Amino acid sequence: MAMLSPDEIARYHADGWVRPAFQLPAARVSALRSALDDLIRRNPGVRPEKLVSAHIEGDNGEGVRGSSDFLELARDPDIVELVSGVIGEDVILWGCHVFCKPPVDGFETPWHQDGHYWPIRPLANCTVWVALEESDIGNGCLRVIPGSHRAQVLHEHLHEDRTDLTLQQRMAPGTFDENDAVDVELAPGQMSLHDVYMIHGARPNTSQRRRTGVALRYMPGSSLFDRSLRPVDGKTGVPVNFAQRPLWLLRGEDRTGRNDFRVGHGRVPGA
Ligand SMILES: O=C(O)CCC(=O)C(=O)O
Repeated sequence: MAMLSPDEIARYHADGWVRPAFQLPAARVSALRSALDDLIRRNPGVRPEKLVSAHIEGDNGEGVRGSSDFLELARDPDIVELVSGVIGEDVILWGCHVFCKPPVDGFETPWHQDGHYWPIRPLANCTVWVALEESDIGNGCLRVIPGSHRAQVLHEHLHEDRTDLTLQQRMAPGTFDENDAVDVELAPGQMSLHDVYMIHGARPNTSQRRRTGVALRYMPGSSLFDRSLRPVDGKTGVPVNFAQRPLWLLRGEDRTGRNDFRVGHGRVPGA
């Protein structure tokens, strides 16, 4: 079973992110890459950076026809074990976003904090970003501002009406120093974990190589996914329907006793 080392856990808490030693085997990565190619074929009208809720099979109600291959990845016991190392024994899966940046014109991801538009209270989350291809400085890897999560403050974000961005929200100028940025380079099958308050972004992909990360989102069982806060939201540039978003309790208990695990599970597979 994969497990974060004490040093990896300490680094996650100190820096807001970590790249664990654990990685997926090559055969698994290759199967996931085929699943990705299928996902892209099934969604010709969706930019590949915006494959939200890709883990929900069939028409996911958020404009994407997803695949259970990504749900299987999100439920992978090794990955859940890693997440448990930083958010504790109660793990709830609530999201999965495939950020596939095609060669040449892959969109920029503006600097942002994930927590800005998520209906999770208290706000807590660990994202696991799984690289399906090389992700490096040349093709627009994830960039992070270590330690930017520590104050647990959400800074001002400004809306941008551009159509060439992964998300249309960018941290307001002066809220952090871009010189502190670290490039999170990953080989296929490697992954990084990051905290909900940590500032991160990615440059456009102008290279000849595709760059894909599957972002898996997990909150602790001590938090509530409050569907009334943002039932439907398109402000980030990605249409979401939090009112109908299914939750999966992957480990432990729902300590709030108020998370609804029935909503959104009734869709007909493949519909
Ligand atoms: O892959 C990217 O470009 C952005 C990923 C991201 O913002 C996230 O996983 O929270």
